[in-house]
Amino acid sequence: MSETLVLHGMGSPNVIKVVIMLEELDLAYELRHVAVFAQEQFDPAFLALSPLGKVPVLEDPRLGMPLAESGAILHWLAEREGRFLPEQQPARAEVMQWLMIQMANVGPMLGQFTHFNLVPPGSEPYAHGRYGAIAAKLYRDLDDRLARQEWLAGGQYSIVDIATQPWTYYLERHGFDTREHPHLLEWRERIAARPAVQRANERADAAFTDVATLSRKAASGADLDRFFNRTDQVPKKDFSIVRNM
Ligand SMILES: N[C@@H](CCC(=O)N[C@@H](CS)C(=O)NCC(=O)O)C(=O)O
Repeated sequence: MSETLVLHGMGSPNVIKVVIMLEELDLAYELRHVAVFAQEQFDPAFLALSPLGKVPVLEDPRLGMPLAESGAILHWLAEREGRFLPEQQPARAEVMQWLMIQMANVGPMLGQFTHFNLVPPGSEPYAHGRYGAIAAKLYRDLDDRLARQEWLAGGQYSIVDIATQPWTYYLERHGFDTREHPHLLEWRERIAARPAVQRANERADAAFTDVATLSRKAASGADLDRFFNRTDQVPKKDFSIVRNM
């Protein structure tokens, strides 16, 4: 049986974190682009791999089932290789606590703020204000944490640093001042300088960027409606900006 792993994804933080982990572990893997703006995630063949029709999904012959959810994938790979997840308690529990913080807070909340930054300025003041305040608090929480310690949890570089680092590039894109988050910046750059992280970004860029841009530019209004979960009950907003990002 081939030992090559297959990762289905696109160039988003939830996917990049898994590519970083695969590079850190020096595993053989293939990247397959899923054209989410062309609704490929709703194909029955893809839904057989991913219960909610979302990327990333990892196919690993050693596991015996396709695995979705980036936190579950990082946890599996850490257990498989015995790396980037401390053996001893309470360090292991602390890493899992911060992994859950990333999965339940950092990803979803920064994702919502990104969404409400895409609609025309001023059209959603309540949502923009709410998710902006949550994003500000999360960036502050991370900076405060990293002012006190080198890594987010467990005393060493782990799956929680790998899971969180790709999300922190939204800091500038969300309009926050990097100078007010010096510890977050220093930690982000320290991770970015790791050879495995550089290789991961190069591979993800080669596999995903051009194809994703093409599929985004070709997205119809109906494609964008489905991607953003807009039904007849949700007032239509102009998301055509997405085609030119
Ligand atoms: N909690 C999931 C989130 C996955 C997720 O939202 N994936 C996005 C791309 S980053 C996706 O597949 N979107 C397509 C869709 O929702 O239709 C994880 O961390 O893996």
